[in-house]
Amino acid sequence: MGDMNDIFSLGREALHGIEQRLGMSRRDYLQFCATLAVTMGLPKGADAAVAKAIESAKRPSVIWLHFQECTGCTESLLRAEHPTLEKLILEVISLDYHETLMAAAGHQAEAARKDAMAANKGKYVLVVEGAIPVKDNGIYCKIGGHTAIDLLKECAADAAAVIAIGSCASWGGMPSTGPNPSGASSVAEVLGKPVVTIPGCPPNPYNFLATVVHFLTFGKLPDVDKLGRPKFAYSRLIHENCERRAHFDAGRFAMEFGDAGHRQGYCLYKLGCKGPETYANCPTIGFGDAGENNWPVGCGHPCIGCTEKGVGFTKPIHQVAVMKNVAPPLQYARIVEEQGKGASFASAAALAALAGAAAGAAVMLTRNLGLSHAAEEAERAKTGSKEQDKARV
Ligand code: FSX
Ligand code: SF4
Ligand code: F3S
Repeated sequence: MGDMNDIFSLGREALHGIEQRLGMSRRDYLQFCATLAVTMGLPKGADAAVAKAIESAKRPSVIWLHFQECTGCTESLLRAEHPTLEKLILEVISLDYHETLMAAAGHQAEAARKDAMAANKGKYVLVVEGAIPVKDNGIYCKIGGHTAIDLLKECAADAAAVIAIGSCASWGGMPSTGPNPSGASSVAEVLGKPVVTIPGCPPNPYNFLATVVHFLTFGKLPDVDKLGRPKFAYSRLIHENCERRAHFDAGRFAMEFGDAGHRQGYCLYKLGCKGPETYANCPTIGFGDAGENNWPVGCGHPCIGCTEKGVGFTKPIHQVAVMKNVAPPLQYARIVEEQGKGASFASAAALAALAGAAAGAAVMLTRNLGLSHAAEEAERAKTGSKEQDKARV
């Protein structure tokens, strides 16, 4: 007998028919539920509750609105493989209105929305993708003759929960980039009340899935931070979990796209990576089910801070980030200077770490960035002059 709190101890009778319904093996289904539970940061045993809830709960009706955006949020969801969107649509939620995916058009589409709202009054989940232009009475985005402002207010009035998916809906995102000619605004601003936000451009589909499944399992939305973001996904800086962090701590930076450091996977801070001031779980969760390291920094581009209001679409992409949190590093390895020369910077930084002095660490960090920069440049100059010498011979 396994531990009764172990998800894999759930008998066939508890999950009858799941194989046929989802077209996936029971084991794959349980693994999917366990992964979602881990994504949500739930304690041991909660994965079993998640599995039972998805299996037995009545699928919540979801009405999905599109406003000012690129449809990348929906595209990102279409790239979720565990389960595919098709399975998600059919088995986890009842997607009753979605302008991109539904076959209906024109009056039929309008009728589908009205019907879904009436049939599920007070119970449906409203998902909003895209910003809402409020300038000039909202004339810059109209669907079926109604402004985005009116549609949003009408659909939100009888919703059980409202989720703003993507950075556009969460705070204005890309359409709100200065000078924001259409007055692109967030769902919360237009409704005048806080809503759950899943920012990202596009957002990670698993953060959306996990949020919906949380609602299904516990009958309420997950805990959120002051910007409405689920804490399970947005409570850690990208910089804290980045696979290039050891390079940052060691002072190894790519200085230009395509240089030796960039090719060797060094830290992208000096190319403008906003990981140090952006909260999201991108490094730990990845995108597109395409294997390890499939996220912006993993692919070699600095994070642009797309989940962070005031960073993404606001700060220049290659401007260096503000360090929000300076954890004293354990050591700084030297990589560009000869071994055995002088007092090791690593030992000095380790002392700062041992003393637990964040301020000291910040000073060391600043020094390290400067030193590394200077050292890298000196090395480049040296290499450059050697190459010039060779060329002269
Ligand atoms: Fe915005 Fe989503 Fe970026 Fe695009 O639609 S968050 S522009 S990925 O599509 O809303
Ligand atoms: Fe990773 Fe960017 Fe932090 Fe470097 S600055 S460790 S690339 S998050
Ligand atoms: Fe966006 Fe940065 Fe993640 S650009 S997708 S928050 S790595």
